[in-house]
Amino acid sequence: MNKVLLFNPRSANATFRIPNSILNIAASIDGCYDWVIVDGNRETDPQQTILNYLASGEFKYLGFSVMPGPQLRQAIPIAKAVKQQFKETTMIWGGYFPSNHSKVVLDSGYVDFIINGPGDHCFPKLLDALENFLPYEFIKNLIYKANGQIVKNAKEDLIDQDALPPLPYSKLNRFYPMEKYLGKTYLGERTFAYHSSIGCPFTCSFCAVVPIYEARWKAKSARFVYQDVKYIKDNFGADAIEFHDNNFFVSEKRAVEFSNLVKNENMTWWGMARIDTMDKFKDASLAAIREAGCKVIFFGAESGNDKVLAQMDKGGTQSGEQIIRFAERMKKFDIIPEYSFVLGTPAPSPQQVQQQIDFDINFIKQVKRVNPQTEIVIYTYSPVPTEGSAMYEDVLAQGFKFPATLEDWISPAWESFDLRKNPLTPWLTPEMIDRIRNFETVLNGLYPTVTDIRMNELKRKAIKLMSGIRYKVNLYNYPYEIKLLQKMWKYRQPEIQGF
Ligand code: B12
Ligand code: SF4
Repeated sequence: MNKVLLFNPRSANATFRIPNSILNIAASIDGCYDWVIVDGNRETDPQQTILNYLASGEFKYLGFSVMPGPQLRQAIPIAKAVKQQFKETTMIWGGYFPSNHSKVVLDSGYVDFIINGPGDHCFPKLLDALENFLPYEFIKNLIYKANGQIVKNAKEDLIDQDALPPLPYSKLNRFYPMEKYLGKTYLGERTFAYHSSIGCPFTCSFCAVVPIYEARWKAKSARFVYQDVKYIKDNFGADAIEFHDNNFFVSEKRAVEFSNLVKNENMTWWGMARIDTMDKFKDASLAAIREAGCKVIFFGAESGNDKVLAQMDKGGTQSGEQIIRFAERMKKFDIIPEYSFVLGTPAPSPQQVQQQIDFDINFIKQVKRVNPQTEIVIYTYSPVPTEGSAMYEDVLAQGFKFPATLEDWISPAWESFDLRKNPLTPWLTPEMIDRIRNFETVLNGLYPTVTDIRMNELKRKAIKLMSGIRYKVNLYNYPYEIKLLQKMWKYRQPEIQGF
């Protein structure tokens, strides 16, 4: 039987997270197909490693996991090189990028199949079909080309997450010692990445999760998650967890049940949530969550402007007033809220775009006033193809276009789009982008992120002093002195480096 090579292109320069996307895929075929993992984060020359495996003649199937942004920088040239040298291989891409941009990926000519969303069933079924020359036309979540046309098969219902096979951590450990996947972060000495649910029940119009999961969410049960956490703690010595779920706290019942189970394990943890959902949690639940070790929660605040929140389809129940009140409420529980904002959304006139930006800059300052501990992450709105959403229609109407070829995605301009820094959207002028980025520099100067563990007290004091006056008098232009210090001290940017 042909073997399978699974590749996680480089996604980070430090703090290597466990490659959960391909590890789930490895689990889906474990025991049925022989597989190897190549983790671009842990290899100096992943292309050579891949070519060496292929030269053995044993590997026919290559699975790449691809997020937008820097992962594409390795995925594209390596896929090309593989297809040139080993034409008979079958190239299968999965993950957020190919799921949301299937046409450009298949048009490249070197990707044969795309797994649209969860691959746990689709991937083994595709391999079985290809190995046995069976039809794959009815395999759910599959996208491919037939007679030059793109064919998108039906989507599968979300799978019962407790029924998934266990992740093959021990086998991963043989390729890459687990040690390095348990990095030191602000949460703990040995931080582990875990994914306990898929999808999200909401339909925010700027979010890449929506076109794939279409407002569906499925979670592992609290007991199951606890058992995994305990296994990871006992076997690999983890003392902290990053929950990578898009929305960990959808269910108050599950969050509290998990908290009660984990509270005596002395774990520190972090997860992502919605403000309007968690604002409905009882005080006793928030207290139980904190008591169980949850130190920071990431929230998509997005904007303090109720009109913009409506335009973003933020569920209809989140408001500027609530965002502020909730930041205040979190103080009582000693949980640090990490608020992410999306600035630079479209508006009918340039003046209105500018007003929206200025409104949110002032709003962020208000949040900081009520709870200075709030961590702020600022993104610039980068459209995702959420077809049918009013905001995406507006984006297209204003002349925005995604790149026409796969290679274009790795041009510096589009990489910057992926990192949500400079999104190339026609309604944002360079001055507006500067305004956002300069405010961010000054804000980060006055309030350096707690997630940067290399920044000592002295450095924090120095940069705060420098930024304080600018912040007070709203003077954000040309903050070169702050940028210089951030560059010298390699200031950590959660908005680029992830969380
Ligand atoms: C962990 C993570 C990272 C890690 C890197 C992980 C890695 N691979 O090494 C870090 C922190 C470095 C990171 C960085 C970034 N990330 Co990131 N990241 C995630 C996160 C939170 C979890 C991914 C994960 O492990 N999921 C768990 C697995 C089980 O789910 P999955 O990936 O969906 O995999 C399933 C399917 O997609 C499919 N599948 C996936 N890969 C493959 C491969 C094959 C062969 C097959 C068959 C199937 C398959 O099957 C899997 C099992 O069902 C996701 C959000 C999320 N919750 O998924 C964002 C996410 C993917 N990241 C995102 C982004 C934008 C980024 C950044 C570009 C920007 C940023 N500010 O975060 C940066 C830069 C990346 C870079 N440097 O390349 C976005 C993508 C948005 C989009 N427009 O598509 C997401 C969706 C977050 C979000 N909601 O905005 N990220
Ligand atoms: S709540 Fe978060 S994950 Fe869910 S759709 Fe909105 S932005 Fe995306």
